[in-house]
Amino acid sequence: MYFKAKFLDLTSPKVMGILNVTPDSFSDGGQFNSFDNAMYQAEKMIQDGADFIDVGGESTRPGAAAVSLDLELERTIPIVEALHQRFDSVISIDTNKAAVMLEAVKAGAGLINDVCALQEEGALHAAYISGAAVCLMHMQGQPRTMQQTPQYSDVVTEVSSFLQVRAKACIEQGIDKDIILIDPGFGFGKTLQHNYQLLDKLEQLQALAFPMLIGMSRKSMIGDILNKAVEDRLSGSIAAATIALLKGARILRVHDVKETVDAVKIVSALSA
Ligand code: 9MG
Repeated sequence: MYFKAKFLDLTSPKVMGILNVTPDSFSDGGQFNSFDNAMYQAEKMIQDGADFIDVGGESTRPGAAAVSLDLELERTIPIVEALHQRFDSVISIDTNKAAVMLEAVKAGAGLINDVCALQEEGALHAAYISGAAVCLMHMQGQPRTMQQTPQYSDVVTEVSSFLQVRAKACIEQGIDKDIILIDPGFGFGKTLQHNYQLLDKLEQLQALAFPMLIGMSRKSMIGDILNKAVEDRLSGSIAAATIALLKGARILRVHDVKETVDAVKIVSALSA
């Protein structure tokens, strides 16, 4: 075991800053793909109050092309290593590849954020032997095609059952129940209506008793309602994040850390 996950104190909600080290990410346009830029952006998010930094080397935006293992390792591992040396925040690795999971945890990552919920070859075992916490996300289809024809008879029940099955698989593999997070995967093989049905019924996922990680920041479910471009979705993202917090979200995965930390403080004041 490379890591003993111990950090999941989610008694108060936490904020995860997104650090895409890809040239084609949907929201920041891949502007943080050089090492110095990535460090600068991470430091800013940490100063703004991010508890987690999620490092991703393969874009998961709709239509994105897959990247090779070598390229993903080359993009992410030096960044994870440097962040681990410089900062105390928990580093999360956004990957579905077993080898990237293992190398990232060796380099200091404490959380594996897998949009494929550890279904790729070797991923479940890699996550187990790494000792890191895991986030299991729901996605219908694959990033390249997932938005073509998403279909559910009952999106909330189907997402909930999937997450339950994947969490059970983790526990059977030996992963400690206390280090499993679940995520409905907003925008991943879902229409606008599916996304808002899920947001409306988030309590149903909370009933599964695993902490919920939620990512809606700047996504089209915000832009399509407001008819606004990616760079103009801050207030919509904060409104959606606030709803998620009120419905039990424990980690918010966002681009705009400072503003989201403020929203967390306001919602937390209700229960203080
Ligand atoms: C990598 N990534 C992009 N969107 C995401 C979301 O909503 N949740 C998680 N866990 N990861 C995401």
